Amino acid sequence: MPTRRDFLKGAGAAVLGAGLVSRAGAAAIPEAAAADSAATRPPLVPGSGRPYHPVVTLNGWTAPWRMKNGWKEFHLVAEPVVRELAPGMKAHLWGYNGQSPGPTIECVEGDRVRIFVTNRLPEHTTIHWHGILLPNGMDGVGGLTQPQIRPGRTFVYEFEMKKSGTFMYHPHADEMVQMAMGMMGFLVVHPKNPNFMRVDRDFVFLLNAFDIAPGAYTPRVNTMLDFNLWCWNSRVFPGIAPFVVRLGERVRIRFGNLTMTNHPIHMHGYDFEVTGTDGGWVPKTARWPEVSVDVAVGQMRAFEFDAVYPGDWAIHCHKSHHTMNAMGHAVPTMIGVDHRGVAEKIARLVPDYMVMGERGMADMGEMEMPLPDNTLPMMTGSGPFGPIEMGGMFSVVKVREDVKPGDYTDPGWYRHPEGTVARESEASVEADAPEGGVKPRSGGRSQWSGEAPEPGRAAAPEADARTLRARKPGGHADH
Ligand SMILES: [Cu+2]
Repeated sequence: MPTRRDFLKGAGAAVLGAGLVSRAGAAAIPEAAAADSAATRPPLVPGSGRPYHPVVTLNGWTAPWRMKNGWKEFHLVAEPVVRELAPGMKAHLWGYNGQSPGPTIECVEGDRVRIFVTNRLPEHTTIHWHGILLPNGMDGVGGLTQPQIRPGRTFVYEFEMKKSGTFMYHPHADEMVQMAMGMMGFLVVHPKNPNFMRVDRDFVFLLNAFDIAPGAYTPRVNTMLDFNLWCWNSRVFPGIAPFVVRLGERVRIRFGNLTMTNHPIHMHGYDFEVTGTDGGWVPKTARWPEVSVDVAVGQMRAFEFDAVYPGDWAIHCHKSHHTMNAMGHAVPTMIGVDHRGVAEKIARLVPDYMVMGERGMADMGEMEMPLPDNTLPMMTGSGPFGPIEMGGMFSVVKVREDVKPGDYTDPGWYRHPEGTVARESEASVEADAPEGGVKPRSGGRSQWSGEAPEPGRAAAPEADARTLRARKPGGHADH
């Protein structure tokens, strides 16, 4: 019968044993690299394994790997991180390897991949490999296909990449909280033939959203729809990097949506074709031209274009509330309401009070309003012509002749050729415009000086008995 002393000896041996195992384990697990900033890293050119053309992660980076006996090994660490959403605001999130989103995983069709996942969160987690064809037990659904990864533990996922395409990874454990906290990453499987669907620049990012009260750092995880920070890769404009492109290059932009609503992503200046989804590549015969592509919750889209038009082309979500930073929605519309007198009275009581929205909200782009620490203005970013009045899901595709191949550094603002910028008309000033805005125009005042040309009109049909007799719009003299 074991004595208490034997038991203690046994326990000591077990502890020592565990120590040995974990040292051996440490050698077996590849080092987990970490990123400490939200800067866009240049593409990671593969130094080992099959050749491919790497992607660029907007405000992010690619996870390094090592080859071991024919396996490509990665190491992800789920952990609390501090992420700068844009200069002036940091958020306390959960992510992988120092940032949210985690590093992009890049591999090649046919690769055998081994991914170590260490959990440094205060609660259990798993990782689901969204869109990847794999053995059921590698699918990462906590409770359904595997036990949860408890805090402090490391799990191993092993599978072969059966097809190329655009994928992502995210937890399938306490999902609502863990994704609301920023846990997600991009996963690209490159084609075995590096010339299949070859492009010169291949950008990737994830759409995510946070609800962070002004002055706070941690997202409210119970918010369902009314988020106030609409992000690309956990960044908001003007914190989102530009898409820097050399004139004439073939460009692909891929994105996945892990928010709670759809986003119509619109790019100016070009038409493009959707060439891929998380289900695979779209055959040429099945593509159609677009200038906006809607991406539903949990979907991914890849589109391509030839960068033949130089300029600074806006790219953004077309839901106008998604190109704003932290704003309240329970605010009355004040357009057309003259409340200056009232404002003066309130200002005597509340010194920082200011009138908002009397002429629209464009003034918000310029006004210097006292903000709590760690909060971004609602409409922000300055361009060469003044405030851009945007936030959230907005960036610029910068197509330039003088960008070097493989260079992603911001070339600054576009220099428009002489005579190609919208300009003020010589006759633009309305002499009788009232101070503070323009009244709705009433009929009778001509906008033309000199002889006005007769506008073209369709000929009226011949009237007969079957023609409906309707009163035609005419002058207002008779009423
Ligand atoms: Cu949107």
